[in-house]
Amino acid sequence: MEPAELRRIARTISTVENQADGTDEVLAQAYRLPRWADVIGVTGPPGAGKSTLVDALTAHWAANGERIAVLAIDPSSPYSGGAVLGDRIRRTRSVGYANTYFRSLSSRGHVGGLSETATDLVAVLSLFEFRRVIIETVGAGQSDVEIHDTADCTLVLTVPGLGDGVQASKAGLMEIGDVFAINKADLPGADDAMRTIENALGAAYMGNPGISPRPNIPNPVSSSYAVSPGLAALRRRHGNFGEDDETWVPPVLKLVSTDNDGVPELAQTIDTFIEWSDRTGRRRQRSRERAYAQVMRALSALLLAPYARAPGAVQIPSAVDSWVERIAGGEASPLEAARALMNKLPR
Ligand SMILES: Nc1nc2c(ncn2[C@@H]2O[C@H](COP(=O)(O)OP(=O)(O)OP(=O)(O)O)[C@@H](O)[C@H]2O)c(=O)[nH]1
Ligand SMILES: [Mg+2]
Repeated sequence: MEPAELRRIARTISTVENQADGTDEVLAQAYRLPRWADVIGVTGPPGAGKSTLVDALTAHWAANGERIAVLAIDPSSPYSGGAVLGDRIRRTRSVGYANTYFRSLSSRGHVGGLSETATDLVAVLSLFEFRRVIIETVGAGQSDVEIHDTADCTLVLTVPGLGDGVQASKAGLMEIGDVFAINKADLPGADDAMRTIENALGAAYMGNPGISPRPNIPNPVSSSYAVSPGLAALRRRHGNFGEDDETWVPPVLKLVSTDNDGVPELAQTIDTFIEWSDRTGRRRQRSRERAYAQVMRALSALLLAPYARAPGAVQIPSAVDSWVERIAGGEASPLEAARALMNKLPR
């Protein structure tokens, strides 16, 4: 990419990230694209090797001439004025490819939330003809679980020796992964980590890793089978074994990202998942769910606008203020206040 194009991309992203003037026009255009970039979310504990892997995956795909963009989510506070953790972007292998673009994205200060901004930025990057967008999350906190709202394929990375299965399930990561990988497989304990993850997945899925065809037996899952909310969510996303013709059973791979070991196989698995979710309509279903959530957020922002406090403002808007006083004085409940305010909404 020419410097002028890189500047144009950077400027457009900043406009949308800051919701500055011009955002509505850019998004109106970007959301009308017939097809967006494939989005790969990479999550996992701090230091698991996410950046190393993202760099290796970027180089792998960039070598085919594809345009790849990377968004690295930066946990530093906008108030500290800079990256506290520093090196969120690690470029070794991909640095020689002109068809790549790296950018860090603050995890805070987004009006509609991080996943809303990330989705908008994917639309913008698609406008600049990127074929793939890889998003690296922080590895601790909300952004890790949120990423699967935006990603077409969520990759959960773990490392040997952390009691990973337990850690991942605590963080809610078992319930968002489309593909799992044990990085640092050169260290002792990789096979144990792999078994732990496979056992945890085995409790939720039947069938072999990858695309698992419907077995030639009656539906083994009776209607009285207790389905946890997590399992129900997985089935919506990956197919319901025994009911759909094909189910996706998340594979667990081993990697040594620093040596590029296992990276081409991982890239292939990600592509297989994205093709499967395109073919079975799963991807479309996910974008519909995302679009619904986005409409709800946009609608509530518009409806609340007359009552909302400007960012950073201390003063509560007057229409709400008298209710706030009454609630604080023990004269009304919040629900009564909301009902009364809603009846006075400008239409
Ligand atoms: N032994 C070994 N070390 C690795 C491997 N992959 C990455 N590392 C090392 O692990 C350290 C952390 O790697 P990063 O890629 O920065 O990890 P990260 O998950 O992006 O870290 P944060 O973004 O800070 O959470 C670095 O010193 C890497 O060189 C691997 O496969 N094997
Ligand atoms: Mg990193």
